[in-house]
Amino acid sequence: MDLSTKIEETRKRFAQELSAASTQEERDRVKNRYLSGPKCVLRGLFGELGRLSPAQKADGGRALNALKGELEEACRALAQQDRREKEHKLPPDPSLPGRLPPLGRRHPVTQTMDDVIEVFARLGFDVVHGPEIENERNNFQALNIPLDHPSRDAFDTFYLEPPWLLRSHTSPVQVRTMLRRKPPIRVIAPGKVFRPDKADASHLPMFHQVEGLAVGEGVTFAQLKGVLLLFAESMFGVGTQVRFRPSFFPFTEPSAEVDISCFICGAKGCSACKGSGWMEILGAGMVHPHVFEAVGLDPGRFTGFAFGMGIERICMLRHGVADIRYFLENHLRFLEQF
Ligand code: 2U9
Repeated sequence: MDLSTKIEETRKRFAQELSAASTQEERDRVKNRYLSGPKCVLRGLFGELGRLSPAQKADGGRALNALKGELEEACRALAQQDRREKEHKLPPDPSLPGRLPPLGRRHPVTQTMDDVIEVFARLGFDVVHGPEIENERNNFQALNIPLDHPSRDAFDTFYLEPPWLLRSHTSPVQVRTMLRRKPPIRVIAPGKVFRPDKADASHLPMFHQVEGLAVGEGVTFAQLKGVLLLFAESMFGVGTQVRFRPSFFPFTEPSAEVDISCFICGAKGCSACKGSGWMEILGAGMVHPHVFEAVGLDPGRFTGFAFGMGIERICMLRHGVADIRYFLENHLRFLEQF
């Protein structure tokens, strides 16, 4: 019988013997007979290589090594199966910790929104909500944004059937509040807003705002500064400073862009604050007299301050998120970091 026939015979016999062995001891005996020690079957077959020509020897060696690998693998697989079956038969161990189902968590934007709301709630602001579908009057005219004025471009939005549109800021909620409540008023309006912006690293056609409004007799810009300083310290750490730069919004006069000192580098200048030591986080100002007139409040009697911020932007600054689109991609590798 030539070597390759013997190899084939051995492969068949081994498979028969192994499947006939019903305990691990019997399987070990089969394994030893074929694979272990100087008198095992495999060793015998390797011994026959000596009688072959050099070319046949190389082929035979390869075939024998392949057979050896196969037999060893078959033994390993059976032993593993045996181990698994034994583990299965073990009584349950009640002292092991339970398997937790994967728990959900709040979206990072929701977390930031809740933190912002909590700071202003502690300062005495009520949380008010309004519809995401608004009319032109509440979204534009009442806020001193005339129909055909270039300043309207910044707040332009998605139009539905006239006069309906998707609100471009949460300011209409404060308009509704002033129409319903008498001063003193202290409210914040959180929620989704919509603008026909193309999505890029810092823009989305839908994002979240928190806006605030305080109206009463004798409400001042100094109070606005005090409230925003407390907000900045609560959100970004004690010692955070605020800086007001003159700006323009149709609904406030005077208006300001508000920066905080960089909480990454302590205002020394780093990549997060682009070397300036400051980060822009919100806009603010004193409520424009036209806005009071639009809701039937006497601008000679009442004054008010207002502010607005984009929540995604604050969340990005806080956590060093490079691209606003990550918030909508629903990748767990991103979301599970928060
Ligand atoms: C009423 C009167 C005044 C709300 C304000 C800003 C300044 C502001 C931006 C911040 C980033 C919008 O999300 S953002 O793009 N907002 O700068 N918002 S004052 O002023 C109001 C609101 C309502 C009745």
